[in-house]
Amino acid sequence: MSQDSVPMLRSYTGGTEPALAEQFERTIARDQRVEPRDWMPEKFRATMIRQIAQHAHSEIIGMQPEGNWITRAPSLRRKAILLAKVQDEAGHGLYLYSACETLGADRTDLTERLITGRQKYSSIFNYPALTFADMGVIGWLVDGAAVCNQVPLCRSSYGPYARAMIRICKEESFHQRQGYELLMTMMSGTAGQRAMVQDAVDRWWWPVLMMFGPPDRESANTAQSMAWKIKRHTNDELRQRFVDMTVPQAEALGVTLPDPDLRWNPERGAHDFGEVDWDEMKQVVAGNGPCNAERIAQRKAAHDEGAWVREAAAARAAKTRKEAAA
Ligand code: FAQ
Repeated sequence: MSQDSVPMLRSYTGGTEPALAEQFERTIARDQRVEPRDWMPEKFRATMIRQIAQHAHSEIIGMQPEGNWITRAPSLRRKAILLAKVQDEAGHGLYLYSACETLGADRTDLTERLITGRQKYSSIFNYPALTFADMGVIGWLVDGAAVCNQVPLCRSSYGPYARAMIRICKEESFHQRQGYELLMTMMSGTAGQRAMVQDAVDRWWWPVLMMFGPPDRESANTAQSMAWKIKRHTNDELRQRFVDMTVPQAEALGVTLPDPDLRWNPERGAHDFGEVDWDEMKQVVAGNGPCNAERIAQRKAAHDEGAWVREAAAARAAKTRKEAAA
């Protein structure tokens, strides 16, 4: 089923459309949750499907930069940690696809949209993970940004999404701490290891700031998503919060964030920081980042190679249904 033609789920509350719309607005105003069987405006449904699907795709594609390092982890302990983290990401993707299905979306269709480039995933996963220090930096900064962005989503107005976010955020926080612990270990190692960490921070810092989305002045969806309480903060507010949170962590770690304009502004009570290269972000989102083609090709190959599993599961389900009916 396509995202453009998701069916209207019948409201269990009954009533005429204006009355249902009023009830929906009241639910939002009272800070209550919209649930799958409630009536909702089609635009709200489409927005939720868009955001949740992009989020699910990000988790699934996000397994690739780290998955690539599982066989090259420097110790059994690091391998076990990385394996568990990548498995968590798969779990987050599956939760989120399930949340999307409660809105009438079809998972096969969502996957098809991802691999044909009709639905987006986070720009951050189109950058390469070049050294093992990147595993630490992905945990510290990428998961750190994810937590900063997603904790407010635990209060998002769509019930299944908000509830999925609670567990996801707990796991992401743990991921962030494991990344920081790995970096602390490397920073207390050799000069070569410290240089590796700094190099990884230099490469990931700006792309991480792009994770929060375009600046508010260019964000097409923020106003409506804030009005519907899907989003609780704007992209710029969360980006600022992340920078303020990260600066003392970088100091404690002993790394420099690669921004000559980064400094504390006592009047604002926040850090000023340089302008993100928005042209680069647009290019990456448009499919022209360093790893876009590779990421999609790998996802497509995995999907194709899994066809026999889906066929076997469907055949088994059909057989079970037939036996039950006999
Ligand atoms: N990359 O109007 P806005 C993770 C698109 S999970 C690509 O501001 P919105 C876990 C946006 O979709 C990371 N596209 O949009 C992990 C929209 O396009 P559309 C993912 C982007 O939705 C860690 C257009 O630009 N997290 O990291 C990006 O109000 C480690 C205009 O933007 C989520 O998905 C981008 N960075 O705000 C896994 C969190 N930014 O559809 C493995 C949930 C924006 O209109 C390892 N999502 N776009 O054509 C959100 O909070 C929001 O959707 C935003 C964007 C804040 C991402």
